[in-house]
Amino acid sequence: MEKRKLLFATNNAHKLIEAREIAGTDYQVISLQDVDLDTDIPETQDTLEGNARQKALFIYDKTGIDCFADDTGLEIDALDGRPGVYSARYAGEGCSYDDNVQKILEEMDGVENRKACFRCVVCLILDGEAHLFEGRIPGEITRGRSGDGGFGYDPVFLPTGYTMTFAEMPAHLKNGISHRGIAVSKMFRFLVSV
Ligand code: ITT
Repeated sequence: MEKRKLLFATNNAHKLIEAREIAGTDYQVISLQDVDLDTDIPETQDTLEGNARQKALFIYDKTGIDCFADDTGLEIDALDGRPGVYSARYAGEGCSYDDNVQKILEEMDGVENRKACFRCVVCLILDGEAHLFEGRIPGEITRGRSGDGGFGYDPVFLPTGYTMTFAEMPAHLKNGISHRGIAVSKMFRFLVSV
């Protein structure tokens, strides 16, 4: 039987790889490239929910194809929830993942309370209607970088109950427990139930 296809409204290649692994065998996650769409996606809202909805609706309006988007934030207790919805450009416009990590490590220098949480909100547009799914994983911010895997803040995020940062874990382990793993799996469970 041919796999059902679902378009992922993202320009982040790492997210795409992870979603493809999380999707398993029932669904084929296709990219904007697969539908010949080369566009920036606006994310101007001040919540993860608002941005996920904005990104998914933007691509749905352009393509008319059922699709989903993900907006993710790292919420650090001692920084009052920052970088949160501003995780992508925390160190400034055009910054790299490493710039963001550096800024976090500097802000957390000498801070005892290292508690943090990754939160991911997925918005699925199905026949024009929006459905939201959330995944979160608690952990702590390490005092230095560890690991070469993953992306973004993974080298400094140690999930609760584990001895490896997300960047030290094999991809299947991160995807099995992560914020994105939880939110995207919820979406696929919903899709097979409708
Ligand atoms: P799209 O909007 O095109 O999907 P983006 O990178 O802009 O891609 P977000 O707005 O959700 O995505 O950005 C969240 C930022 O948080 C992202 O750029 C990374 O720096 C970080 N991030 C997201 N998911 C992560 C993960 O699983 N592990 C580590 N860092 C992550």
